[in-house]
Order: sequence, then structure tokens, then C-alpha cells
Amino acid sequence: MADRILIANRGEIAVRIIRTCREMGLETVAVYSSTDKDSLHVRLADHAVCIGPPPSAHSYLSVNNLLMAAKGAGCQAVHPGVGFLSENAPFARAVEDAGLIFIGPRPETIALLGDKVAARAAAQNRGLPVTPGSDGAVTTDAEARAAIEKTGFPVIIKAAAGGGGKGMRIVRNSADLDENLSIARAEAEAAFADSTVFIEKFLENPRHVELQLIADGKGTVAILGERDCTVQKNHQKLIEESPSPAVNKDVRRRMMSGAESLFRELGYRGAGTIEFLFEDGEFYFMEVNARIQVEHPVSEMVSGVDIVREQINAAFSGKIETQPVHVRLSGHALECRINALSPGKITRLEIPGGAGVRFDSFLSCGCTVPPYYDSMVGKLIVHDTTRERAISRMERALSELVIEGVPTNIIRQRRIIADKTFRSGVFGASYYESIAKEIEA
Ligand code: MV4
Repeated sequence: MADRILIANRGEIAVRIIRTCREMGLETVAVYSSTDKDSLHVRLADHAVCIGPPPSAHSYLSVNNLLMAAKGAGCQAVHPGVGFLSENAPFARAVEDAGLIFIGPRPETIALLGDKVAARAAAQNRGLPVTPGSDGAVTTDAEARAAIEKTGFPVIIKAAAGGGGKGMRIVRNSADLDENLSIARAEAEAAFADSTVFIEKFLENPRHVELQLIADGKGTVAILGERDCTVQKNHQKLIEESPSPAVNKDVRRRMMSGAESLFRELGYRGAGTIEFLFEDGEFYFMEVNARIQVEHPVSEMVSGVDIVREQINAAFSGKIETQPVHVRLSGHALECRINALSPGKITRLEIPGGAGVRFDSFLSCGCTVPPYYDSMVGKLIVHDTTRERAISRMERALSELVIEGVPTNIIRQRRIIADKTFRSGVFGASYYESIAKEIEA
């Protein structure tokens, strides 16, 4: 009997995972909240189980309901996807305690990397440069001031349990420090039930560059190049590409060497991403995402590796197919995230195609975009030989994409792709903000 995998997620990532499972001859069990009963992931899976009402706290975030579904459907393994419980160490542990395979890093690895203070120390120990800042957690005003003695202003206060921009505060002068520290600690406590924060020198206009790694859990680590995710609005990535237009061979080699060392030391298993800030030719470790990421297709397009397949390989057999020395990256890939600007029913859908074009989505004509979850409805990914050609191909593919019934960000993505600063490749964190007025007009 084929192995059966429960996909503990919804939307485009559930669809993405089901596709690879099907190609690997693995049976799939979808889970859905009542609002998602007609969703594409439910139709594509071999089996489907309702796990509760629409609010995610009672469905996609319910460890108990997910485990009941997995055991009831006779699953051997659980894939958490992205978001929801994908970086939740107690969930990974509960899956393993139920005698199932968790398709992701070991629970201890997730726990360590989820603590941004511990992750920063681990990275520093493996020789990765980190942003100047506090040596560990900061609780008192005096500890904060001691850290800032070394860094100077401006600084950024980040939550140890945070990540992805949640609960961050920029402080530009001494007078504002104490108040911001207490607000940051209160926000961290409210959001993550953990008030631990740390301090970093604030870089004014860095790029966001991250490495995609896959590892077998026993020290074999393959790196599928970098992704540049500098185009962000309110910490939400909008466009990702590989390779980065800003990273040269020397920077890439140094980044990769420290990253490989960190993942080997951790005995990391499965797919993971190391995020860096990059400014003035220097890179600084930011955090590790111990899961597959939304933007993984960009790395799949330049490497030819199926990252979901390698996650499953690592979890099931402790082996990956990719040999680290045989990774060959070719051409340039771009991804535009397609977001619904409000929920509703899709009345018309035209999907782009042709050479080098991929559309990962859960949309179909007549389906609904529910109000309860993430607004991302799809990702348009293109690949071509050079950045210039990938941009032309994205422009063409976006012009073919038609979604009616709900307003989307397609027109905004077309404006960014047409923008001369985007095309120049020379921009930093403040790029989106600087063009937001024209883009959102
Ligand atoms: C920073 C930073 C500047 N200095 N840390 C963290 C979460 C991620 N979403 C963005 N984060 C940042 N951390 C220090 N020490 C600026 C950002 C940042 C950013 C960085 C690169 C590209 C786009 C960005 C958009 C907003 C914030």
C-alpha cells in the first residue's frame, strides 16, 4: 500500500504539495475548514477530511483536529506547508509522538531557530556575520543602552519569538528608547506570549537576500542559490527573484559557506531558508525559516530541483537526491505574488502559459476567495536566460492573466515590472514605499 500523507494546509501550497505527492506515487489526504469544502486542494487530493469551522484557530491551527484526521485516514506522514503550524515545534513533536513522520526539520531544530536570539548566536558561532547589536535578549533600559553604546542610533528592536517583521520598532534617538522598549516588549508579549526582545543596528536601506537550502538531516547540505525579496509592502513580499541582481560571486560564496556550516552543524533536515540583510557589499544574518517558503518556485526554476520532493525524501529516508556539488543554477527566475484585495467569487479566470511560465494557484472559475485566510491567491513565476528576458516574459505573462470577480493586485504588479528603478535592479528596502503612490493609484 502506498504511503499516505496528510497535508495540514490549504490554498496554493496544499495544491503544490499534492502535485509532487501524486508524481511520487504517494496518496494524499487534504484537510479543509467548512468554507473550503469545494476548494481545489480538496478536489485534487485522494481523500479529504473536514477539520472544523472557518476560523483557523478551530481548523487549520487545531493540532488535535489535524492529528485526529491523520490517524483516522491512516496517514504515515504530515506535511505542514507554510504558515499555520509549519514552524510550530510542539506540533512537530505531537506528530512524531503520534507515530507519524513530520515532513520538516526536527522539533528541536524548529524550537532553536524559532528563538531569534538563539538563532543569531548559532549563526555567529558558525562564522556568519550578524548585524551589530545586543549579545542576547534585552530586558532593561540599561541593557538596551549598553548594546547601543556599541552600535549607535538608529536601532531596531525585534521580538525574539517574532520574525517576518512582526513587533519591530525603529528607534532613532536616546529620548525615544525607554518608551519604545516597553511598547516592543508589551507587543511581543501580546503577539507571541513572550516579551523577549533584542536590539540590532538599523540599516537604512538594505536588500533582503536569502539562501534556499535542502539537507538530509545527517550533514549533507545542498544550496539552491539565493533569492532576492527586496520588494516588500508592510513586510509582505511582493516580488522575488533569483539570482539577486545585487550579489556578486564573492559575496555568494561567503554567504553559502557560512550557511552550509550552520546547517551541517544543526544536522538540519529538509528545506530551509537563511535570510540576510545586504547593504554596501556586506551581508548580515537575519533569521532562519525552518519550512518551505512561498517563494520556493523561484529556486526550483533556476535549479531544476523539486523542493517538496526533497523535503519528503529527507523526512522518509534521510537522503536527498540532489548532490551538493552537482547543483547547477541557470538563467533567471521571477515571481509575482497575486493577492486578492478583497474576498469574493471568481467569475472569470484566464491563466497564462507558454514557455517558461508557471502559475501556482488554487483558483478556478466559480470558486470563492474566503475572508478568513491569507489574501494570496496565486503566484506567477517565469524563467528565462537573463533578468531582462525574465522581466519581458513576466510582463507578457501578467498581460495574459485575467481574474474577475475579486479585485487583485495584478495591475500593481504590472506597474512595478514596468518601473525603471525595478528594471535597473538598484534599490533597497524603501523601494516599494517610494513608488507606492503611483503603484496604488
Ligand atoms: C531590518 C531592517 C534594517 N535593519 N533589520 C525584518 C523582517 C523583514 N520582513 C524585514 N526586516 C528588516 N529588518 C535591521 N537591523 C530592515 C528590514 C526591512 C526590510 C529589509 C530588506 C528589504 C525590505 C525590507 C522591508 C521592511 C523592513
